[in-house]
Amino acid sequence: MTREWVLVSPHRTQRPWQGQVEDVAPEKQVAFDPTCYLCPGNPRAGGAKNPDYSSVFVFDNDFAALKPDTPAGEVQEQDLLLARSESGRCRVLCFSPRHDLTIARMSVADVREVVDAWAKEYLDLGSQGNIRSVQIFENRGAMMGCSNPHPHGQIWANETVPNELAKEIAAFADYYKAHGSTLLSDYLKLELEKRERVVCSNDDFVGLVPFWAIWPFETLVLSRREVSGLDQLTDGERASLADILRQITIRYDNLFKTSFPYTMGFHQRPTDGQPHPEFPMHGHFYPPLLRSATVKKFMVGYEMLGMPQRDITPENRGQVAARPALQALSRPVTETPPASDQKSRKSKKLKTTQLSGFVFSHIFFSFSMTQTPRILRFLLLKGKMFRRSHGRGSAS
Ligand code: H2U
Repeated sequence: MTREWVLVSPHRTQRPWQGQVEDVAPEKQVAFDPTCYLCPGNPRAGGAKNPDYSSVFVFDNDFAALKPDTPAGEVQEQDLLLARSESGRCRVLCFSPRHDLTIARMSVADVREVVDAWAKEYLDLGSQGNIRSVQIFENRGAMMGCSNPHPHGQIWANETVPNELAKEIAAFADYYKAHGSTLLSDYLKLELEKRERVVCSNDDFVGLVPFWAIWPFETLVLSRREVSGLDQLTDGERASLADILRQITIRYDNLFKTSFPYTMGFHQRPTDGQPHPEFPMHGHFYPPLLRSATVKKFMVGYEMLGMPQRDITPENRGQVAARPALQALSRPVTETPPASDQKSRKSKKLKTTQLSGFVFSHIFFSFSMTQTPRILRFLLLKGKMFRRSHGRGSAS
């Protein structure tokens, strides 16, 4: 997607870890926190007071990195010192008035309101003359630098296209020129045929571990119908997007039985007035965890000086995830979705076409790699124990 190589070395997963162990955030939060600057009715750090909002709530970031009135200016000294002023706007979006919720714990109907707000912000900000890119994102969890557990995300609107989006646009444009189709729609077709890295899906969206993933539990959200921005989603597709975001985040939470940290966000077509047929909208989830709720992946050393490196292949991710994912399917550790959600899930009948990519990947990968003899031995042992406990067969 960005035309950068990733070093994959799965044989390293056995190495011991005596390094940094993170604190796990306390699971129980209160529904309203009088000291929270994002809860309804509370004062914010900048002095403004939040309204008594009952759904989503959007406001201009009181400490915005990008400001609309930044004067134009440029520095250029000997091709060495280059700088340019950048105007823009930063917004904060509270997903819910409830301090204790997360996307995984919200109803599909309530996450759908967040999707609507994202689409509206993208259109509103993108239609402002100086804005060429709108970046929607959520930092979840203290480990990712999130300042507050209240469910919220941010929207940064830039005068220029930021680096990550620019790399994708360049790769997408070249692919489109060469193939006459978009890189991600062809990639999705391939993944749906192979079924090796698909985590979950519904009628309109697929969540998968990209072939080129860097982070151990990275996922990519792709729409089945090609759209270049959230604004182009139909009514039904918006509900499906809400559903797939819940499916992914619930699986994450269940994986290590923790409120899973991540940075997630959507890449959408630049808002420069061009149609961008090469650009399919998509979402990225970048979680920092490596092998447990407390051990995270560090992008240091070789990664900083050389290139990204990962210990778990995208498919092998299933091995780590399989047991928690099995539990996840039968008994989610997150709260049972609110009653309103159960109703809306029934009425919308969003079809989940694959139970769990984690489980699938586990089975597929386990039997196709060198682990096979160990797994067979394990199954034989299990079989013996079963026969013993049911009084059949002889103990040997
Ligand atoms: P993060 O948790 O992802 O850092 O986002 C919180 C944002 O909320 C952060 O950018 C803003 C911070 O500037 N903020 C306000 O705008 N007003 C406040 O009263 C506190 C925090």
